[in-house]
Amino acid sequence: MLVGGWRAGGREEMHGLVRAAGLWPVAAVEHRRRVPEARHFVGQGKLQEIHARVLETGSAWAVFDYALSPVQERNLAQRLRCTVLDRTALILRIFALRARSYEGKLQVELARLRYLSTRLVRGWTHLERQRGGINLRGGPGEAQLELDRRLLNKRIRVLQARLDKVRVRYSEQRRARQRNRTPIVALVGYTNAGKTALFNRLTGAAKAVADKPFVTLDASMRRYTPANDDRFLLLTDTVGFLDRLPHELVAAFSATLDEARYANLLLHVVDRADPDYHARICQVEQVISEIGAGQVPCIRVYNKIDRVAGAVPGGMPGQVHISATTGAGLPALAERVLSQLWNPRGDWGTMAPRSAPVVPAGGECNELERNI
Ligand SMILES: Nc1nc2c(ncn2[C@@H]2O[C@H](COP(=O)(O)OP(=O)(O)OP(=O)(O)O)[C@@H](O)[C@H]2O)c(=O)[nH]1
Ligand SMILES: [Mg+2]
Repeated sequence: MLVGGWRAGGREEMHGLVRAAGLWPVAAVEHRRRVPEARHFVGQGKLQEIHARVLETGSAWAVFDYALSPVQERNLAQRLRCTVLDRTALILRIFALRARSYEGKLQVELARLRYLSTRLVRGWTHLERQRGGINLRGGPGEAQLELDRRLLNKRIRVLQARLDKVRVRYSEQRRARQRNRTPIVALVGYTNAGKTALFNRLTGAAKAVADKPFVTLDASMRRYTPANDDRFLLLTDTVGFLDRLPHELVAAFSATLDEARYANLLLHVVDRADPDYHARICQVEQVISEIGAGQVPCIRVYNKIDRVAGAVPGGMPGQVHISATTGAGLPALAERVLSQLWNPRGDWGTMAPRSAPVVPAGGECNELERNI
């Protein structure tokens, strides 16, 4: 059972997310209220409608396409007598199913615990009223709550420390690459835009590509030689973005997203066949600036033009139309990338890396084909 106030394409996207979380959508209820109601998020009339649909369809889950407060989530679960997920919990569920690498799992676990810690603090405040006897500050409820909170915070600190180590390792590797003067180009974009399809096409990799959200969680890097000469760069495939991406996730994935922040060039891959692609571009650009990559030069790559009638490969400066599936427009893309990264003299320097390389150009990069 889905509940949301969807604009164009939003409902289909929600269906995709729910399926990716291992659930099957059986019914949807539209909700258009502007100001949420404090106790149940939805008004009483709408709540009855949702309850009736839950009973009618026998749904075991109710997924709300909103951020619910812990109290609202608990009240809804009690009233609807089913498991209630909000948008953040749904995305966390997908990420937990998809994470494969060590740091991917760390990041997802950290995001989940951060989400849980807000639930614990505010969602369980009813227990704090269970005070003990004379002059006792807390009863059993409070003691348990404190204990849970402390355990949770301890675990969060442990995970954060492990991730900090991963981050240090990444930044050392980044410095080594800068010394080798190897340009880094990061593929960023909305989930399902075709980043991995393009990555595979350009580098000959065989990473999983599928018509589902968040197929890629673990960033990876490979060598890409755009022209038939000795110039090459390192291409990074990254986790996709989503409209209203929960902040817990953006924060937890900062080690992975650093790769975009420190890249010399971003290729913003857009699904041109998506009717909502204009809105998607804005949403992605917002996340790009939120993660501190707003200053990195960017080429907009309109992908999937084989599915758009009348679209032609190539395009104006700063953008290029391609199809990762058919290969149309890829020579134009290569040419744009090269002219952005290398100046006419042949040394790349028109777009100097943000911390200038110390050692002159030369030297091979030996970190190819590894997960970052
Ligand atoms: N028709 C067509 N389909 C494409 C093209 N590029 C990618 N696709 C399809 O789009 C879907 C998503 O592609 P991915 O490469 O997995 O997308 P992504 O951006 O990596 O997505 P996430 O990793 O999930 O964020 C797949 O079903 C691809 O086959 C294209 O140029 N044309
Ligand atoms: Mg991908």
